[in-house]
Amino acid sequence: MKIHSLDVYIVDLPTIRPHHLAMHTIVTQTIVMACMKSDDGIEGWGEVATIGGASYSEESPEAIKLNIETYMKPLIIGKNPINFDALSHLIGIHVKGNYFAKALIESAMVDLVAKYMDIPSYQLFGGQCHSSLPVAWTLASGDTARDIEEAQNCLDTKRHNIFKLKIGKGDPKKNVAHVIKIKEAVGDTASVRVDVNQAWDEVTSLYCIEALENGGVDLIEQPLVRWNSEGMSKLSLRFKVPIMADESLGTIQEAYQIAKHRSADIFALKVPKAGGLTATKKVAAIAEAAGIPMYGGTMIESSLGTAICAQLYSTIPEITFGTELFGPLLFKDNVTVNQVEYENFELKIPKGPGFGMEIDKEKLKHYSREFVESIN
Ligand code: MUC
Ligand code: MG
Repeated sequence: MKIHSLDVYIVDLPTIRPHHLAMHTIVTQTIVMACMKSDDGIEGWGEVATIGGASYSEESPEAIKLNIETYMKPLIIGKNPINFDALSHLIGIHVKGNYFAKALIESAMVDLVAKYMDIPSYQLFGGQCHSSLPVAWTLASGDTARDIEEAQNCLDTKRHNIFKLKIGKGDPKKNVAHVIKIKEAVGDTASVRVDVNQAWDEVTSLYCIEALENGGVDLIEQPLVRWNSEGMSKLSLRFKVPIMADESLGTIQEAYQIAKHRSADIFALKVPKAGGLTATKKVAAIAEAAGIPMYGGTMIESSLGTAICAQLYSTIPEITFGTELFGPLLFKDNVTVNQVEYENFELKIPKGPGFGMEIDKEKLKHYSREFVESIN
């Protein structure tokens, strides 16, 4: 089997409500999809999502598409995708950084190979440890009453009992009060966690985390700017409430440094941050070796990207803090024929073959930025 073609699509999906983060408000979420075809006609599909152009990470959707088409695609056309790890290594020799782009290519290769073998993709990563995983919902409407109503609805419908609040934007004290009101409203029926998205300095973190800890919040995600590993170590040592690394944790080298200096109590895994599924498994191995529990993060992917992350996370025993793979639920519409399923506060891991998602080509044509003749 040989890689015959690789096409990359930028796809804009409208959300059901504005989603406020420290660096950006999402009303349309942009994902990048890749279709890899083999010479015998099998299609492998991959996806990565970005948040707010280049405002969350260095890689914008446009850069991902351009760098794949210009620098990565020529390296792998005509090669056998069964050797996907070797091909990723080859790309790594010629292309620095660009982890989201690398993750996108690898996911398309993995989907293609698993479909060729007629197995779910997770079997290429050691097989399943979990057939379903807990899934958090992010309350990010920016309005306390609306967030409480949303949380109550999620609890009543047994969709989510873990809530993450994005509190990096605006006055820290007001944001802390907002979180505590929500925790008071849901009480012990739910776990309430916060994501600061790097917005606080150490002084602000000290009084805010103390108040959140006293208010019953269960987890503090990325309070400090991603390069302040010394500050993250101090906070992790000082507070009982666990501190989680998100933006500061990407590559396996970063994972090693965080583990070595205890710059976090929990790792937020994300397939694109690490540069792919194989790299994410390596990050997980570092966490395992260091005794650091894990969380299955999201960049707010559609059904396909969610299936990719879910299948990989399902192979990791120590996903102790669950996942936040809620992406498809935030979108008004999706680009797959079948959808990922949520039941009893958990996400069911899609079974395959490949990542188990069938692409809806008409929807893809509708939401992709360019009308693409080659989608057929
Ligand atoms: C982030 O920083 O974790 C994940 C969930 C969400 O609401 O935002 C993203 C990004
Ligand atoms: Mg985060």
